[in-house]
Amino acid sequence: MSELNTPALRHDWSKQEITALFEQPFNDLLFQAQSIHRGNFDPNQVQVSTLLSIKTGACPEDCGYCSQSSKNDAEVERERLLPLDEVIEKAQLAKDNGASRFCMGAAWRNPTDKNLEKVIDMITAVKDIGMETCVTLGMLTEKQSQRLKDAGLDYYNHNLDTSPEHYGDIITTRTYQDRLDTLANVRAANINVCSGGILGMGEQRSDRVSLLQQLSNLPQHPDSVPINMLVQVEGTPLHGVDEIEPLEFIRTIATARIIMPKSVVRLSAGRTEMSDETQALCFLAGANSIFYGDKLLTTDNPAESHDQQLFDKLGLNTKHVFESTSKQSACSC
Ligand code: SAM
Ligand code: DTB
Ligand code: SF4
Repeated sequence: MSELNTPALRHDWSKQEITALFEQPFNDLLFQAQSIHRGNFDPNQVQVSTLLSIKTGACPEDCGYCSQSSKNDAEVERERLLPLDEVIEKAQLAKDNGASRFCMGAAWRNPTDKNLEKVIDMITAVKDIGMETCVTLGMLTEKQSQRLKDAGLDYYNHNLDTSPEHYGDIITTRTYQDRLDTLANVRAANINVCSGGILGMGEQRSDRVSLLQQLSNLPQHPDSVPINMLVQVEGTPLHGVDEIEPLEFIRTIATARIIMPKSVVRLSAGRTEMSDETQALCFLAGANSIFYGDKLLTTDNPAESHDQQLFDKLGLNTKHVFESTSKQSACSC
């Protein structure tokens, strides 16, 4: 494999450099992204995670996109923390359906230490089933991160969501720096970091570039980078915002692949609104992970049977994809 396709990892990308990659002719961009993808991954493998909302609704934060914010008027049934046996049942089902990772999300600003212990019981039980675990619980302290690490947690998801420039239009109850601090705490505890954002929230291309710059210039690239397309939920401030064009979404995935060559890029929320052809181009652009199962947290995801057909049509297989913290730290940068 040529060195061109296995470049050293960089953490000093300028906006100009990222913009130049982003704006090159589409065929050149996809060729470059796919070449780099092949230098780092099996191009026909896709990692599969299944989501479960373990605590739904009544969140004190004001994220403008979210069905679960108490500040928004979306019709979401508020639920208490799910009982352990229900979580185990859902995780077993996800494993039987072929998922390798079970991701549990809670509508919290941050977990209390008491709630964290309950989530730890869930993590232990899911790991006993033989699945990788990921949780997304809001802001974490260093101590809480270490507690999760000791419990065997594999991944922590905490998204930057958008650019620092656009952020204030979307969320006011926590700062961008709060998010960076949580990511640093998770990384310091040696938990794999899952962090990305949402496209289609009325941002400009320059915001997409700026979000990618933030992610790629973290001291270590996130091991997993979820790129969500906004799921527009009635009753949220972002309902009715102009949708992002599919080709622009694909360009963002390709650019993420080029500048974070060893990270697993997840084609995340929003797939119900995407054609099979758009999704195929996302995989060609270097996406190699998805959420699988007919529900995300509170909104719909494509039916498993549909995804299975799509995998068959594209010749994709869904075995475990190597995510590369060790590969990253082993690099010479
Ligand atoms: N409450 C925790 C937090 O925000 O850190 C964890 C759960 S929260 C639902 C996890 C992520 O889901 C958000 O950061 C956001 O990126 C994504 N998300 C939420 N609602 C979405 C929507 N309507 N469309 C796309 N992504 C969404
Ligand atoms: C991520 O980046 N996307 C997932 C997961 N991390 C937690 C969540 C998507 C949520 C979509 C809206 C919903 O179902 O409520
Ligand atoms: Fe709460 Fe997370 Fe939704 Fe924001 S994204 S309102 S923090 S559940």
